[in-house]
Amino acid sequence: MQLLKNILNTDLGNIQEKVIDGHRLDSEDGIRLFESPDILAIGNLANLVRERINKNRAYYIINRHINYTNICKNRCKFCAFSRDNDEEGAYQMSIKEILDKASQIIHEKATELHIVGGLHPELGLDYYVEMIGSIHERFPHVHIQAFTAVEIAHFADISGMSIYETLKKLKDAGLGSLPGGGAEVFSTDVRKELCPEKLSGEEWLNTMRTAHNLGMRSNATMLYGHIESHKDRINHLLKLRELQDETGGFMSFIPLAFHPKNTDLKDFSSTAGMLDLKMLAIGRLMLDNFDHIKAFWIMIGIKLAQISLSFGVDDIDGTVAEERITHSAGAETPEALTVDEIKSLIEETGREPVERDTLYNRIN
Ligand code: V47
Ligand code: SF4
Repeated sequence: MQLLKNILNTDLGNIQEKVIDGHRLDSEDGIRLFESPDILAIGNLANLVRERINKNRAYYIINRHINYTNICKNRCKFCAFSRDNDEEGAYQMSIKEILDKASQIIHEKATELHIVGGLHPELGLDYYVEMIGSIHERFPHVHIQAFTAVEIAHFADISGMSIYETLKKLKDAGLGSLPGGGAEVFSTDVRKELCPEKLSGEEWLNTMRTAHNLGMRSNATMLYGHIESHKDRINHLLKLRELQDETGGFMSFIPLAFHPKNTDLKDFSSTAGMLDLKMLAIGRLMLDNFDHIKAFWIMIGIKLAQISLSFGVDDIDGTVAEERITHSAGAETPEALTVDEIKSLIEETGREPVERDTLYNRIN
């Protein structure tokens, strides 16, 4: 009753009825939600959907990130992580170094390796296949979530193989699923301005479609808080929803808060907490066919990630253990959290902490 009272006092019109009745929101609803300052009403609605799908559960995972190289031929304007081949600070890990990093997780009881990097102009497909194959051989029980759609399209390009053949080869070597990075904002104008060298939004979606058709799951992201409009954000979400209707292959949606420090957009401000919460809550409301909305605590901070569990979020990612992309761009969060820290920050919200594997199976 209190929920309805709170919402009826807002200008959200029939959005609340649609959500309560389980009807799909459209583009205009989405824009209206972004324009509304009523974060509590939006959050209440998102929480309703979150609890309908995920009850009181709050998921986390014991994982480790490995960023195997920062050498990248794209040099997107929003990226502080990438370097040219001969630039100071450029690095590329050998397979042995990657295996050494992976072996640390055995002691940490991790179930997932999250591996992404830049588009190296000289490495061939063999390097990536060997990387996945040797990790899989040595740690067969660890799920390897690796390579954004951007990297997959790059590997196809350098090897002269199709996206399908490239993914199949990596899957046969032990690749388990794809992370959601590289989607940025699908708008052609935004991409032209911020990442003209990057694959198009349609190509990103097609790569994901191919992965899903091959039986591989993936995540989806959206980079927000730069030059994108409300309409760009909603169009992005609708494209994801459309592909999800077709394949059902996405597991979670993760909005990525833009960090401007050390980038070509360094004069931009960091995202405000209001926008961070709105992106998560509106993501929950628009993506009615996604099971999970994830707050990446590395990007929005531990305190807001905790609060977001009442604003549509049911997953706060994991221990992470080492993260370079956001920290190069000025993130002030720690590089890792312990399992006890994650569990207690969830428990403080009254939610049930559930350790999951990459595919959202419960780990006891
Ligand atoms: O692809 C680059 C973005 C992504 C910046 O799938 C930036 O579970 C903020 O995709 N500020 C990599 N973001 C991270 C990523 C991710 C993270 C956590 C979980 C998952 C998942 C995926 O980070 C890149 C790019 O879109 N990015 N620069 C920046 N300055
Ligand atoms: Fe390269 Fe990815 Fe950074 Fe763009 S965001 S410059 S593709 S590492």
